[in-house]
Amino acid sequence: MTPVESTGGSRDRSFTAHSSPDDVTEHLRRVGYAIVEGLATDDRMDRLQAEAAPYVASSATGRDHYDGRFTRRTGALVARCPTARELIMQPLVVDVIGRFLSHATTFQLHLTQIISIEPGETRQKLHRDQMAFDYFDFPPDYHVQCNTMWALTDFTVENGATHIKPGTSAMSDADAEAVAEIRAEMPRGSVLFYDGKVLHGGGANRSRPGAADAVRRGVNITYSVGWVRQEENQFLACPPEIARTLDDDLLRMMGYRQGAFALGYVGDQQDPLAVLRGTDDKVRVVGDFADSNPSFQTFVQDLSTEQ
Ligand SMILES: O=C(O)CCC(=O)C(=O)O
Repeated sequence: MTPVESTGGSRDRSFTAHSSPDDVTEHLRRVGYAIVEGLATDDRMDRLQAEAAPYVASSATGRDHYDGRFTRRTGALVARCPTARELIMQPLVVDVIGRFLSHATTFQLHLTQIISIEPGETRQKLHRDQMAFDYFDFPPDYHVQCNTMWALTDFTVENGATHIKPGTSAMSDADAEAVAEIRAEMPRGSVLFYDGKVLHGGGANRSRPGAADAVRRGVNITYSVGWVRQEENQFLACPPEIARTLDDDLLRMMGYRQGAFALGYVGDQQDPLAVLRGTDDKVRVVGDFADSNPSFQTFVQDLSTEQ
């Protein structure tokens, strides 16, 4: 197979904050990633950096070469960093992810993690993020997750910009060997979208310690369909006393909702958000899913014939 892009070459195009979500999603579907530049202001990134700084400083480096011996991973961003909540719910991001995962009844927040790659780090093994689901062999056209990586610093070849093999989402590992990589170089405030199937990995950091942007910091915020277990446990990472101060849309995104028919209820079929708020609303019944899912429509028709 001929490499689709030259090794270490740059990405074919990028989008802006004014690009249409349709165009971004189309590119993401076609090559497995898309970059939108300038989606967060410096002010927003400054705030996030300041909020995260004490937690990043106390995060340990990784315990193996996959996590990265010179990489710090800092999670629980909903609880720790109010500005991360703005990134999670950024309208263009939610729109693109919603389109990309529209085959499922709902989608949800999967994890939040600042990935700080420090000088001396070696490159991460290329992987597909959906391996987290116990290596379940999802069909090539079934996307179980979609990810974002916000650039909290500039992403450069030198400081560890993410490696991506474009177009490998539906390819076997063997076929993907011939595909050349690109690097997700992007200025601070940009966001990289990538699906759960595309081969990618963090880059080596060859920066001079102490140089500007010597540490590459990315804010990894990922989303999954609503019927799978979340990678980061949102109900414990964000304690109820903080969760109660958040708005309903963010809470639903964190998983305080029915993920699909029958998933996520509390006690006597109560809605999780209602339980958090101290009210008694019930989750929806099977017939309520008929409009959004033809299989439930059929199921409910059979149900009424039997009665
Ligand atoms: O930091 C990056 O650029 C990618 C990290 C990644 O893919 C991972 O840790 O799973």
